[in-house]
Amino acid sequence: MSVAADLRDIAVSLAREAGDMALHGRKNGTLTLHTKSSPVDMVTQYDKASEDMITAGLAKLRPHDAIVGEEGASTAGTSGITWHIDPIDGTTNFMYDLPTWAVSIGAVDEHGPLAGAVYAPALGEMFSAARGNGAHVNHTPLAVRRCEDVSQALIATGFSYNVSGRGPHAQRVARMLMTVRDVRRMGAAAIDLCFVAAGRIDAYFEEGLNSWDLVAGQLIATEAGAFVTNFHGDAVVPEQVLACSPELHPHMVRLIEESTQPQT
Ligand code: LIP
Repeated sequence: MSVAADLRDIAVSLAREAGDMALHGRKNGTLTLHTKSSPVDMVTQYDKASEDMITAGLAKLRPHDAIVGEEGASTAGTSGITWHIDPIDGTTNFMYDLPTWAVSIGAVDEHGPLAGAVYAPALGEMFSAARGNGAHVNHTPLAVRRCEDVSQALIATGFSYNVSGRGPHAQRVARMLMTVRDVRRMGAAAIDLCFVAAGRIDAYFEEGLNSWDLVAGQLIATEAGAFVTNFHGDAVVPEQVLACSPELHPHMVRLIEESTQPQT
């Protein structure tokens, strides 16, 4: 088996273990809630427990790899591989017992995302990919929906936890609503990227993510045939993410640009 497939299998197994623990805890225990970057940015004891479980697993299986995690994990490595972990992506959904949250684990080498898993326990779905080996949900291969026309496109987006900074993006999305089929806000970036991969939405775009929201979902979407770029069609960065089919991509770049223009 290739290194990429090996790392994917590690991501799948650790995501399943952590996700099942968090789901079981959420259904059977009491939630302890704290705020982080803003009064609406929540963290629960399961975010921390999930990250601890994943980092302990990686320390055992991949002791020479670097780790970056949303809840503070930060380990230097010597192998050239870095793991980006979101122990619960969509913590607000998790808190409200909405099913669209996931454990996201992605590995990057010097060429970019190499392997990843996005596990949504409440949906019973394990999305995974290894570079050059395609993307799957459970054991079914994934492929993007071949939509070419923005007026027929179902678009997903997300909003920052910094409520006072939401205005410009809200205005952009409001303008887009006049052009596209409709807009969705799922609440977990990793799931949005996997839903592009699965053809459940036609495009996803968002600003202000972090690497742990992006890496695994980016690979899954790319392996399913999506273009994943910044809003201008250049190399994707967590600060600016657009994912959609190659056919839709130039139209989405134009639509984002037009919707971002100041209104006269
Ligand atoms: C969240 C994302 C969500 C985005 C939020 C936040 P968290 O991740 O996945 O889609 O809009 O700003 O980053 O914090 O729940 O892991």
